[in-house]
Amino acid sequence: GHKAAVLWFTGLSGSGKSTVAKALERRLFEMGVHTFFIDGDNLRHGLNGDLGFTPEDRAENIRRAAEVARLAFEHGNVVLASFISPYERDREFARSLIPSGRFFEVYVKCDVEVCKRRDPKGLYARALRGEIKNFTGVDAPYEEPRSPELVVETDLQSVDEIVETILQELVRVGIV
Ligand code: GGZ
Repeated sequence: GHKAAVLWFTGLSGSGKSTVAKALERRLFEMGVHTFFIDGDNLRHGLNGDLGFTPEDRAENIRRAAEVARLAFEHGNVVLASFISPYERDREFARSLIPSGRFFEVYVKCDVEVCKRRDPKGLYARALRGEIKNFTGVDAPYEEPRSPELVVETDLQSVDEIVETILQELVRVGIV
């Protein structure tokens, strides 16, 4: 069996949060672990479709996401939640809903210049041209996590290496 947990992936747009979380979910699934994946992309289409990217809207986005994560956690899942979540206060709110020892803040670290170069959706280019306002890393802040449970660096390590690192940590602390 396994224990329920919340893995909260935070980092810049294009840092690889959701890529890492989805790859980890595949490995956990193979191990028979019940998982639940949410990210900004899927929540902002439906439940959070009324929200934009002002600090207030991001706070509400993370509040709802954290409540959804809690529900899935209470149903016994290993929750993979992937949101830029640039404000420390909002991440601490998410943490506050989950018992200590079961919440893992995973800082998906990547140099902003590398994110800009990757720019898979062309959003940085649009933000730099001023076509999108309040874009994280361009004209909106990202507050670096000060004491995340895990830091992974997608500009230095492969997705496979990162997945194995996180998995080892989950084994070490007795989640899986
Ligand atoms: C940041 C934005 C913005 C602005 C649209 N700032 O790389 P993506 O495209 O697929 O993921 C980003 C996603 C961020 O949603 P989150 O819910 O994770 O954000 S937060 O936690 O800050 O509430 C990006 C896209 O939405 N996107 N406009 N202005 N990212």
